[in-house]
Amino acid sequence: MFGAAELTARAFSPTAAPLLALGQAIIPLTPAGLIEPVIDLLGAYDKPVLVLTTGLGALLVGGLIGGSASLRPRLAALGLLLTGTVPILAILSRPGAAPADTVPALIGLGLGITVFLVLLPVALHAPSEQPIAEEHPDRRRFITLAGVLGAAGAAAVAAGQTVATLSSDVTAAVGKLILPTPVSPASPIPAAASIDVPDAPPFLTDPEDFYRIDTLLAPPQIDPQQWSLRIHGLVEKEVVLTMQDLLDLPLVEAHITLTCVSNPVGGDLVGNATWLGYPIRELLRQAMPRAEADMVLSRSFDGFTASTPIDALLDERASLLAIGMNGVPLPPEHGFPARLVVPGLYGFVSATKWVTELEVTRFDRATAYWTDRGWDAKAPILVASRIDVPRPLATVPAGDVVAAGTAWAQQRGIERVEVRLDDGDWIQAELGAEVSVDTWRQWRARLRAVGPGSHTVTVRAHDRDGNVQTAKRRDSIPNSATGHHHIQFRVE
Ligand SMILES: Nc1nc2c(c(=O)[nH]1)N[C@H]1C(S)=C(S)[C@@H](COP(=O)(O)O)O[C@H]1N2
Ligand SMILES: [Mo]
Repeated sequence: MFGAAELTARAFSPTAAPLLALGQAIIPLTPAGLIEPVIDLLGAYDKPVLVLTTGLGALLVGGLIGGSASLRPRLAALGLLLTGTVPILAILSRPGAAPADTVPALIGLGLGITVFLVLLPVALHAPSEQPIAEEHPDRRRFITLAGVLGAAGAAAVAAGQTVATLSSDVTAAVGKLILPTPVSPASPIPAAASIDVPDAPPFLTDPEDFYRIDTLLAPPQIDPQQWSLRIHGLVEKEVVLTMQDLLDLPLVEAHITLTCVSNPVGGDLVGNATWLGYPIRELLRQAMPRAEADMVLSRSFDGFTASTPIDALLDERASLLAIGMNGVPLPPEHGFPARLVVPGLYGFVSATKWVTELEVTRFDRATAYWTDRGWDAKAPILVASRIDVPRPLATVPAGDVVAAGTAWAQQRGIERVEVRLDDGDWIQAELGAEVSVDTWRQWRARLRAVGPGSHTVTVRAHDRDGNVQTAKRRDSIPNSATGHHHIQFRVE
């Protein structure tokens, strides 16, 4: 069933692939209490694990139906028919789904029932109690037939996935989008912004390595020609912006570090990029928000929403409707063709990817995706720091040990970073040059004459508002984890 459907789905639209649609349908139904432990445990592997689990679940259901078929063939056939409609419903529930998108799943269902009808009589003739050694010809026939069909199905699923990757329309669209030159380019990054320590991450994160967090199993395939952004709600004048309108505007560039509220202490759900876009402030001004508005609910193509305090979009900070990342169009995973980037706020309340709508509203009138699941409605970024070198449990030679890492407090800037060895005194780390208050700073510190044995290094950062990173441990829900990052290493 799945093999036929996955393979034919590619002729229709990505929305038509049943496994993806099933997995996608599960995401918003996940109980809120499960989300944080799952993100902590799986990190960016959550998506492949979900698809795999969905596939295994489907196999299990198929196995149960098949197992019951010899006793209750009619009931099993009915079960097959009913479970076969679940992916069809999941496909129809996807944004932008057309009735025609269910055709592949229907073909799959038809083929699945055919296979069932072919295998059933063979299975009914094969005595299951017979010991393997005394091979019954029908038993062998059944196993061979089922094996061949199963392998063909698995191969079709794999082929469908491969074709999807190779023939994706959005990859072609990304390649065709030519980014305009910014009227206000970002300041050049001085060499001194990077601390010169092997194995430390680069100052600018490669889009390939940039963390990805969203509620989609596969990024939506949006044709930039069809894309538009609508600004509405508590405004004097509705504004609709097409991609051509956006490309014709005087674009600006800014270096901004983006952070996820779900980043565990020491985690890598943080990245730094040079974004090209148009100030959201200017767009909102065109729409003329009413005085009572205090929030902008941004909505993406797939229905995800984020609630951003309107002040963060109207004040002087570099809040952007972005189309470029480090000099190239946004990769599909990071919001192609357009997304929001707001310095100083966690991604879940500000950085809507595949954005199609800005609804000017009020916090007491509307709530966003993660707020409905227990996270805060507003979430400024807390001062944070991380150790990148040495790696946890690394073994280093005795003597001076260089520790290095990253610290961030977007909108306020990093004032100072301190590290301590074991229970020793805090010593001040050396900081990379500050590129802007919206970007992270790299740091390094020389731990003097570290003797053999097991050691711990701990880091804490201070922002320019005088806030010091708290040692108190807490979970990321509702507004980010806290605590000092420390790692253990061995000296020989
Ligand atoms: N459409 C959409 N936009 C989204 C999200 C999402 O789930 N859907 N996740 C947000 C969250 S929680 C974060 S931290 C950032 C991450 O952006 P990145 O994946 O480009 O790093 O995107 C934000 N924008
Ligand atoms: Mo996030």
